[in-house]
Amino acid sequence: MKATNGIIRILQQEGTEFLSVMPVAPITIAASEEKLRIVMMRDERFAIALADGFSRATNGKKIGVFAIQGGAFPVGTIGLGAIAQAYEDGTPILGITNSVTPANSGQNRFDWTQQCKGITKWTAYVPQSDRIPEFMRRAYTYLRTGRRGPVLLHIATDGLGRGLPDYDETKFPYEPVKGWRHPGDPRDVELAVRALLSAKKPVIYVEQGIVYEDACNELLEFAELVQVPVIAALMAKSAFPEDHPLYLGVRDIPVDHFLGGADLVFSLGGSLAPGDFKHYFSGSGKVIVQVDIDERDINVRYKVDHAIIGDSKLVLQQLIQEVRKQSPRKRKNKALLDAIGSFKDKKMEKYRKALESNEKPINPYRAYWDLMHTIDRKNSTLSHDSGNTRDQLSTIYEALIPRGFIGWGNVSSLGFGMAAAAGAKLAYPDRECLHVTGDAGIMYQIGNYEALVREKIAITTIHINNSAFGGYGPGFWGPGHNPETSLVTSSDIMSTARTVEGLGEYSERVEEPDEVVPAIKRALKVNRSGKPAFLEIVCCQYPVYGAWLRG
Ligand SMILES: Cc1ncc(C[n+]2csc(CCOP(=O)(O)OP(=O)(O)O)c2C)c(N)n1
Ligand SMILES: [Mg+2]
Repeated sequence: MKATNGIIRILQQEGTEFLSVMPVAPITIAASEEKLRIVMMRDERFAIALADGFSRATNGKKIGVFAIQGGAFPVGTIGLGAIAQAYEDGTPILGITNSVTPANSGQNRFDWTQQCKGITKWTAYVPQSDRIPEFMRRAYTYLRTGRRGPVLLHIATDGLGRGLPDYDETKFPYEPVKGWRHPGDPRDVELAVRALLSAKKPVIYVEQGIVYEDACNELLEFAELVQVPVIAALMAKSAFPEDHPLYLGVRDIPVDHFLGGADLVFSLGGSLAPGDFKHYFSGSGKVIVQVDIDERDINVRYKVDHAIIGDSKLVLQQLIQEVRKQSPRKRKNKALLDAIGSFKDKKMEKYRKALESNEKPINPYRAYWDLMHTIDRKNSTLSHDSGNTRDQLSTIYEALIPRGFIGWGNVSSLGFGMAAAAGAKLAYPDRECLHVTGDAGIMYQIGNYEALVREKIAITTIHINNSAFGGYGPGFWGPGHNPETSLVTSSDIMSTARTVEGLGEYSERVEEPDEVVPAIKRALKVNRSGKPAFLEIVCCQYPVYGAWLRG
């Protein structure tokens, strides 16, 4: 068979459900021939981001695969930001593109294979048909083992998949790869537990490895066993049930208090590396314990007192056993739970007026509060966008199931929330999948609403139209600076609901606070009929949210 058909057959053996593209790639003809679904987005960045959203929503249990045009016509480069985002955020996605054929190699200034090395876990050039199983086997090994990240294969064909001789699947058969995990060193586990049990004011700080390593149940058991409060990083939001009495949130008063004052930070499933949307707590006076799968994450920002290198799920199982060994009785701490409760109350008091506001334009917090109480949080996935939607939702939204909320971003690319929701919907067709976006995010997404309609990706979009890049107003860049670039065309003049309606999507514009809930219900009904829905909510600017510690 043709080499490209061989690749598609291997993707199918690996459980690939669709190929995300814009519009063609060397393997798309083969995908049609082999009956693999093709989802065509309207730009390469969203083709890659959709695969990313799919992998995130499933925590890599299903791997998103994209295909873009490369070689001597490397137009897929326009999507490289999406690969960089997947690399920084640690999403396992597989990209298949073409490099130049050996006959044409070394003649162009831009070496696409070389350029992608810095933004992928692995980039490789597949030089011959017989080696296709080897490269695919290695790709899935890296996608399913260790710290996750994007893998990009450049096959030695032209843009139409020509140039490689036929592939013989009987002679060079393929077997799917399971991926491998390892526990921590038992001595490290023992020392970490000893440190935790002797701390006076410990906190557990959770990052995204917990969800990728399927360790949410173990996290819950561990936190309850040791009665230590839990903070989630933005990308780990929803890893821990957010209505739990031990949960402190992502940001704001309870986090400031407990993280700021902690004598031990028990970090699970992450690097503790800096980011604009992360806490930098002061390390002084704090014992740092770090559980992570990648040794390159250890001793980075903080000198680590106790590290355990291993898979979060396996390490948490070890930790639970070790705690039981060192401290047989379950430690209840009512005073701590009361203190957490009162700090949470204080936080919600700050937002109460906004959450229940009847003002026009609508307060965005009112929209989020109504949204939170209308969707089925036991069977939904919500994502945000860059800007206030991230900052406000990560302050007050309470998710109840793992990946009930997809928080993202250090390479925080405007617009990605739509791909997160669409990826979640493709992975879980029976789930309510929604995203909230702002005035900047929507304009990055806009053409891709056509793809939602055509592909029947039945998500709900909520556009918080506050007529501005609300977080970028006067003063944002420091004293004396008054950026003219924060205001965009006002909602008096521009309506995104009308624009999206013109693309063929069900849409509504909401201006009355009391219309938010009925409009969300109508949108979800449209989704149940298999179609996407769009709500433009005319809002005020309200750049108020919890802080990130900068200790
Ligand atoms: C691709 C990209 N460019 C720039 C930024 C920086 N950025 C973050 S938020 C923002 C403005 C967001 O404004 P809007 O979408 O209206 O949201 P609001 O804060 O008003 O709710 C910008 C420019 C980014 N995150 N991603
Ligand atoms: Mg805005």
